[in-house]
Amino acid sequence: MTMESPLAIEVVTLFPEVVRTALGMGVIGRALERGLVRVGTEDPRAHTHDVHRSVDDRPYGGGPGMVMTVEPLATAIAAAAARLPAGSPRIYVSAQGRRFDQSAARRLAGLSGFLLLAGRYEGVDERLIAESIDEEWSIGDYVLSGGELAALVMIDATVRLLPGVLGDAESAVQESFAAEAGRLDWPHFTRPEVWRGRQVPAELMSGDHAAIRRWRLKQSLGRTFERRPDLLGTKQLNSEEQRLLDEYREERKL
Ligand code: 9WO
Repeated sequence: MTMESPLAIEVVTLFPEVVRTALGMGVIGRALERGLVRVGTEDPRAHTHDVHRSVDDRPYGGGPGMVMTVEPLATAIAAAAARLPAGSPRIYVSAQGRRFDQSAARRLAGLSGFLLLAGRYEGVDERLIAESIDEEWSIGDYVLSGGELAALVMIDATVRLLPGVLGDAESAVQESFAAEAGRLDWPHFTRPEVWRGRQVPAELMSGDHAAIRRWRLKQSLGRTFERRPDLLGTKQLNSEEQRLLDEYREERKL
């Protein structure tokens, strides 16, 4: 049996233990055990030479906080990049980056490797970005204490798309299709059939697979219209989708 070479990911972080621990659980942990992906870490502190092992310094121009200095970061990035296939993009996760979404995850899953730099303090010296970074990505418009959680989000979204990572039961195909099409998920139900007087929708109990598919599509479109109309904005609906959305709006007087 030939084995595809695993996706290679490197994370440059002052908290390698946080990253490794978080990736040990669940679906991603299993993918690591099964050799479908490998994640390495590189700690800039290991690339310092002074007694205090300092990785930060005061900002030129003044002001509060500290900035990550260039040299330990540059050598840490080079050490991590040397373990990756040639051409692997070096990505800085930062609030100033392009918004990371399902199609960005899809692209990363198609690469042979990539590097993520997680910043701390007030960020990294801009010259490090110019010299050692190829792309900058954000997971959303909020400030975090560091890039580690954002890097973990990107790794999770990416790794679950790799062939063989999800079982048939949890298959990402429908979900990622919906996410890429700009649709919200439909509502889910399990036993009991009645809970605190709340019934499971009759369509889901009907055993009529065509009716179930239509109900789910209608809910997906309807909820997207109600909660995230921006996602529907540019999409052209086919005639069935348009009819189902019209029905949903009619039923709820929207
Ligand atoms: C934003 C900002 C806006 C006005 C003034 C100061 C500001 N600092 C920041 C900021 O993002 N600081 C970073 C916080 C510095 C490096 C560590 N932090 C962080 C946030 N790392 N990564 C994120 C992040 C957020 C969303 N998506 C990816 C990464």
